Amino acid sequence: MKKIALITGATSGIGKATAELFADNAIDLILCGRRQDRLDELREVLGKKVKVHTLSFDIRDRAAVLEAIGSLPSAFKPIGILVNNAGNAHGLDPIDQGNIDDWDAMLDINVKGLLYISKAIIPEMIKNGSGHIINIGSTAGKEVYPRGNVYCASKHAVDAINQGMRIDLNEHGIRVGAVNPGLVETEFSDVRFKGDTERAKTVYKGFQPLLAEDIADIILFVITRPYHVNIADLVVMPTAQASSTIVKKEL
Ligand code: NDP
Ligand code: 8X3
Repeated sequence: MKKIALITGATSGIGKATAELFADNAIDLILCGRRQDRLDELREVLGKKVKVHTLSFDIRDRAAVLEAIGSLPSAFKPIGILVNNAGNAHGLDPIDQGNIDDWDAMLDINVKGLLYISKAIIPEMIKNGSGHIINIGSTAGKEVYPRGNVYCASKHAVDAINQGMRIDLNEHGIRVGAVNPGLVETEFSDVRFKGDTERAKTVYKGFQPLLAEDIADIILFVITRPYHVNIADLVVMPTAQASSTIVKKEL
């Protein structure tokens, strides 16, 4: 049977690059995000290569998630690959100065949204006795850096959920693994700094950050291993980065 992949956060960055690479590799796509114009554009372009269905919803909205997945045409229901990618950081403040709306956004999107979409899709995978879930974590889920507090907490939660999913879905033959990138230049820092593009650019200044396409390459590698091989937990950083706080910059 032809593979169908659902990618959350497909309108930008890592999710978009993954959608493009999957389309080049003949994988049919269900693409999710809130920005309808970008979904339309992706359907137009990638629809020339593979079958593409788009779903526009806010992953924080539990009812909207269930309704969107419930609305899938039967041809798109047997999802073989779920890329849990939607997410962002909101703010970079010391814990005592953190904005509570930012905290809610990160926990609601990065943690609860990932759970909602997984809950909606896993039953079909169990029914089919196979499936592959790739959770996009972060180096922020492996260590904590100054002012990263709640974003790091959300990604540590993804790390725990990734392990929990792998344990609980083991008996169903479903593969579960995480890809945990370091610094990738996407819209991530624009969102973190609320549209302050100058500040966002400084994050990636003076060194070669990872590109969204680098992570897409890795995700393709992960899903194209023979079925008995599961990449359970992968960390990838730019060569210039040694940890969340150690980055060799030439300014
Ligand atoms: P981008 O900002 O470029 O992409 C984020 C994607 O998430 C967009 O497609 C956005 O779509 C979607 N998204 C955000 N909020 C929601 C929401 N409420 N409902 C539905 N979709 C949403 O960032 P990246 O590509 O960098 O980030 C992708 C993932 O990679 C995230 O989980 C991030 O934490 C992780 N990551 C990023 C790193 C980096 O350095 N860039 C490093 C490590 C991990 P839309 O706005 O259309 O809804
Ligand atoms: C994104 C990487 O270091 O900006 O998850 O948190 S970092």
